[in-house]
Amino acid sequence: MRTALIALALVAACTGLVAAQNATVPPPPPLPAVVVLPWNERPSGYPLMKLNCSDVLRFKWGSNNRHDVIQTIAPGCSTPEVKEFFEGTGGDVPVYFSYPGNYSFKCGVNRHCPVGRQRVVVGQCPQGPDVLAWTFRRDNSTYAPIIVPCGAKITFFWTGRHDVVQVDKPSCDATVIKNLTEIVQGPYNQTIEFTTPGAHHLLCSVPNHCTVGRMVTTVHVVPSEVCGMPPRKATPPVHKPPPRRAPPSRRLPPRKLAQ
Ligand SMILES: *[C@@H]1O[C@H](CO)[C@@H](O)[C@H](O)[C@H]1NC(C)=O
Ligand SMILES: *[C@@H]1O[C@H](CO)[C@@H](O)[C@H](O)[C@H]1NC(C)=O
Ligand SMILES: *[C@@H]1O[C@H](CO)[C@@H](O)[C@H](O)[C@H]1NC(C)=O
Ligand SMILES: *[C@@H]1O[C@H](CO)[C@@H](O)[C@H](O)[C@H]1NC(C)=O
Ligand SMILES: *[C@@H]1O[C@H](CO)[C@@H](O)[C@H](O)[C@H]1NC(C)=O
Ligand SMILES: *[C@@H]1O[C@H](CO)[C@@H](O)[C@H](O)[C@H]1NC(C)=O
Ligand SMILES: [Cu+2]
Repeated sequence: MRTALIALALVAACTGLVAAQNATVPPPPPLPAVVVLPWNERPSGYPLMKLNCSDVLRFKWGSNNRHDVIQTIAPGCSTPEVKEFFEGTGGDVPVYFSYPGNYSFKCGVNRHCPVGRQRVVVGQCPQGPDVLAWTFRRDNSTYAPIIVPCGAKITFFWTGRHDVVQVDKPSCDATVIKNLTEIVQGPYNQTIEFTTPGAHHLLCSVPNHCTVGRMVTTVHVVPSEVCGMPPRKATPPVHKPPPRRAPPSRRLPPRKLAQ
């Protein structure tokens, strides 16, 4: 009886598949696409998720499981955390990728990351230029923070009517530190150079654009050879010449990013 039911289900599934294949040619997926990622412990691991520019990834899991979505600065379970999006049961967490690059996520619940291998790298728009698509999110998706080396020049591009202001924390009730642009009707682009390491919180100050349109993000600037590194470490030699006398080890600890 049970096998019969399963067989029936299989037949139904196959018929559904055939019917779908025979249906009229489906329209091309609307761009940007929304990709659903079932988010659970997956001992076989997650492959690199490749998304196109401006795609949205929805982390989804059931109401009988408790997980969270944490972005980390690099792949792995013990790398510094950049942002926690949501923790709880029955998650549906849409994340928006505004800028090319790799984004790393893990679940921080129990041993889900180290044992359950619940971690994923999202490779977004790998061939794109250094353009950040600054848009009002009608889908409630949250901007994933971006991580760039010090000295990076990021071109904010928009088509609506927006601005970019730097604020003191990644929330809509934050205090403005600096107006990086005025409010401008797009299409418009503005290139901003990031010359100090640390977390730069940015939002659009047009009413409702942060609270409803979720236009708030963080640019994590990592020290690089160009700026932000102690001068003595500016150009570490690739091949060290043999030391004339054994130098004491005085490597500076890596700088901690402001969260
Ligand atoms: C579906 O397509 C296949 C081959 O393309 C064809 O043999 C079959 O008859 C079609 N089925 C229906 C129900 O149209
Ligand atoms: C990315 O874009 C290509 C070309 O338009 C399309 O074939 C592919 O399905 C898209 N991938 C995703 C994840 O949206
Ligand atoms: C993203 O990660 C993949 C897989 O590790 C790697 O091949 C690729 O070079 C990375 N891309 C960037 C921009 O770091
Ligand atoms: C976005 O969130 C608002 C408030 O929670 C809700 O009313 C609206 O339906 C959501 N929109 C989408 C596209 O999910
Ligand atoms: C930013 O611009 C707004 C509106 O033009 C102005 O009221 C505010 O004083 C400016 N803030 C800073 C820190 O320059
Ligand atoms: C973006 O900026 C470049 C350089 O100023 C300009 O040539 C281009 O037309 C701009 N694009 C838009 C859509 O404003
Ligand atoms: Cu989990």
